[in-house]
Amino acid sequence: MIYDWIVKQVLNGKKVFALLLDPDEYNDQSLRHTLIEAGTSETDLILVGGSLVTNPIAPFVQKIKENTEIPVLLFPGNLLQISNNADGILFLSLISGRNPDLLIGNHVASAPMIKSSGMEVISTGYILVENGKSTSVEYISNTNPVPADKPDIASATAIAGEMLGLKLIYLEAGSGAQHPVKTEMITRVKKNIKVPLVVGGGIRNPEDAKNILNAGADIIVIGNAIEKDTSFLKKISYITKNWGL
Ligand code: 1GP
Repeated sequence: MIYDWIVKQVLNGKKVFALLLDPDEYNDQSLRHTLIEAGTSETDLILVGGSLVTNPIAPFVQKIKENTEIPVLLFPGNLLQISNNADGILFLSLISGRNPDLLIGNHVASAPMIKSSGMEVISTGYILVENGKSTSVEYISNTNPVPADKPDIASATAIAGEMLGLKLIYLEAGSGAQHPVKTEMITRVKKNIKVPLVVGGGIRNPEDAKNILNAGADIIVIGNAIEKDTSFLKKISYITKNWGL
């Protein structure tokens, strides 16, 4: 099970690197190239999704599965981004927002189909954090992010998510964020929860990645920066694998 593996990594003091693939940003050639790089750099996980995806998910997941053994988790921005051929799904509840569809409505609509697919389901408390500019996820989800300088609000939200039984907490600055989530917020959240902590959005250089891991992130997610330069994959993988050594 992917979740058990993640927990084991965290217990062993190891960090996890997840590559985010947005189906709209890859063609067959760039996808194959990126997956080869991901394989050689021992990328841990692949997430598939985005706030707004116009290409069909299932054939994209299929192509990934044909080209790599790396586990694939759906990271759905909406109901159209659910397919039954991934290894698992981050069953996201947008707990920083007050949009009922994204807190529980879409979950009710998709739960029977997901259950019958047999995919591993990882319930995830998704916390959107302000990053200096408005992001697609903020607009599309029609929710307000947690203010960047309010670690206490992020922490209270994460604690509530954990108390509700969510198995991961994801601090999200938004894809292409101007600034990643601040380290003070990451540290505060990490101190107050036991479940693994995912951090993503706007991580563009090795320094950002190191700071975020040092602050307490267990899993870092990178999409944009790798779309622009696949060699970033190797650097991030190296940092994640060698963290703490
Ligand atoms: C977005 O956290 C992810 O959901 C990744 O963000 O594309 O900015 O790396 P980037």
